[in-house]
Formats: sequence, structure tokens, C-alpha cells
Amino acid sequence: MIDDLEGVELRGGWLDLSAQRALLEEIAAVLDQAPPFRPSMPQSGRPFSVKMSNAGPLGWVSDRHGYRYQPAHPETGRPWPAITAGVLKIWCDLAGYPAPPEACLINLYDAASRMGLHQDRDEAALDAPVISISLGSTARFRVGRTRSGPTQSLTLESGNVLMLGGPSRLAFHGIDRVLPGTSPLPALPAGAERINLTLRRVTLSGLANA
Ligand code: MD3
Ligand code: FE
Repeated sequence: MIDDLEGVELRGGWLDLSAQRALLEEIAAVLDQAPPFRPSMPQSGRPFSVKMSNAGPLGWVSDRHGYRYQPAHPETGRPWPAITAGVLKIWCDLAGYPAPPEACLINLYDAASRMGLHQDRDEAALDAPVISISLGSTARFRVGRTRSGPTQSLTLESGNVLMLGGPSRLAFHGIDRVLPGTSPLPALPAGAERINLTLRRVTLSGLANA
């Protein structure tokens, strides 16, 4: 656990290099079916510096109309591909939640990409943890309980898995920067410098409160 941030658990080295390579192959196949798109900010339409795609019955998207989950790719109109076996296994091993994830958001970072401080709160299932898997170059990540209060910096390396549950589920977090050239992997799909997979349960499941 991180000081004062109960519910944040960093599993360093959870995935060895061969597990990371296997996940990247799965993700490359997803991206063939659901090509990376560039989201934009609600209202302003300002483009994100990360590109995104998704796997699972629901995918997270953002455009002028707002943030939301939807069952199809915003450009191709096709359903998102299924969440792959290696990704599902990580949820099953770590989540301690009786229902499967519905969304695997794939964030593709280049050397200059950032993600501003935000909360993940577009999900009804706030009782489920969020699981984040880092692949490729190292990133500096920031997390704090409130938007304007103290934050802590953490390093996310390739193969790290971060679990956010309980009191940390609504913590504010963001990516300050990627450290280019620090990836232990030969190459990432779509020419990315860093890939983050974020697994989330979106809808309330009948299983969870049984
Ligand atoms: C802490 N992605 O897609 S994942 C996101 O590395 C997102 O791409 C970042 O934040 C990335 O929404 C960070 C780590 C993460 C995810 C959810 C959290 C940290 C969190 C929820 C609560 C607290
Ligand atoms: Fe987030």
C-alpha cells in the first residue's frame, strides 16, 4: 500500500517478459480489429495526446458529446473485440470480484503523451476494483485522494499491475510523463512507446451483491 492511499496496490514484476510479449500479441490482434482512434475532450473538442482502443462488451470513448461507454468502435461502427484470455486471467487472479470485466481500455502513449489528473467515475460498479497493466516504457504516475490536495508520484514499469479498489477507487490520478526508450520489449503494436490496459467492471452485476 502507498502512504495514506489505502486500496492502491502495486504489483511490481507481476508479468515476466514472456507474459508481457504474449499480452502484446493479444493486443496487436485486438488493434487489427479495432484500430486506435484519437479521442477528444467534451465541449472543447481538444484532442487527447493518447490514442485509444478497447476490448470487451463496452468500450470507453470521449468526444464533443462527452465521456461514455458504448458497444461499438466510434469510427468503424463494429463491436469491440472480446477481452483476450491473458488479460482476463489477470482480472481473475487479482480482482477478487465475482463478475468479469466489461471494458479493457487500451491507452497508447507516444513519447510526448500525458494524461491529466482525473477520476474514473463513468462506471456504475464502483464496488469493483480497477486493474491497470503497464507495458513498454516506464511512466511517472501521480495519485491523490482529492484534486487539489497532496499527491504521490509512482513509477509504473513494464509488467507492473496496479489495483485500485476500496477507498482508492475514486482517487485522482494521471500520467505526468513517459520516459522514452526505457521499454524492455523490442517493439509495441501501433508504434506506441507505452501501452496501458485498464480493466473495469461497468454495470452492476447480479453476482456482486448476492
Ligand atoms: C488510480 N490510465 O485510462 S492507469 C485511465 O496509465 C487511466 O493509462 C492511466 O487513468 C494510464 O483512466 C493510469 C492507473 C489507474 C487507473 C485507475 C485508477 C490508476 C487509478 C483509479 C483510481 C485510482
Ligand atoms: Fe483513469
